[in-house]
Amino acid sequence: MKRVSRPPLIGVTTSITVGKSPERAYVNSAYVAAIQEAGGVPVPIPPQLDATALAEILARCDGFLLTGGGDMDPAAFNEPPHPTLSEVAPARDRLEIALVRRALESGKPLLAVCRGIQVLNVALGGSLFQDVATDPGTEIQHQQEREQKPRDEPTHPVKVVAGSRLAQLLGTTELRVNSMHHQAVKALGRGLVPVAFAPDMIIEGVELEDPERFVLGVQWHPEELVSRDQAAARLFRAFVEAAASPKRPPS
Ligand SMILES: [Mn+2]
Repeated sequence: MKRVSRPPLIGVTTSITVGKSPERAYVNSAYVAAIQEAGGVPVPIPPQLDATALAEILARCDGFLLTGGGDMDPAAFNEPPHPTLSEVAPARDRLEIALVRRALESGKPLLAVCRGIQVLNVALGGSLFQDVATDPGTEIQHQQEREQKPRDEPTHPVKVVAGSRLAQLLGTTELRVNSMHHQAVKALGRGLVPVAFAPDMIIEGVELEDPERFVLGVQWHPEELVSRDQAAARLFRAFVEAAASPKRPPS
């Protein structure tokens, strides 16, 4: 395994304004900061990129971070839209689904946060609960912003499956996480294993069953927690470290 001597380039997907002018691509600073603190160089990947630009960026980046954001278009998993959907951006969905597939083909590490775990799941053929509060329904508040809780305040517990890659990287099987998601993983995508759960059994973490691959999704927002939570900081360091240690593409 050959180490790259330069800091790894981490492609970071961005949000896009929906129904506002001018159209903008943007990303929360916390993602940029978390990657830099872990030793990586963030490279924004906006949905406006065409196929040529995207292919160039995918070829040059050493790892990819799928960021949080609005709801996915449920057409991607063949379900009619729930009335509570918001900030649906099909161009972003398309770009991120393509990115997941290419990242998997290339063998490069992928960390998927919040909306990202949902995109990862759908890209692999899975489906989503479109409004966790009513479907499947839960006593847990998965949208803490509704109670004016700060983004970096953990609000519900998560249990991580012992022996999973995620447990290994976090260094623990029990943690408290922040929670800012409207949707959640329903049917699992191909090759994904659920490795973290909220007390209501909502899936809060997935990883690829292939233990050689760094492909991880978490439903919470570790990028908001790195300065106060060792587990979150370890996760980002492990991700950037994996990107700095390229493996051969899977055969
Ligand atoms: Mn949650």
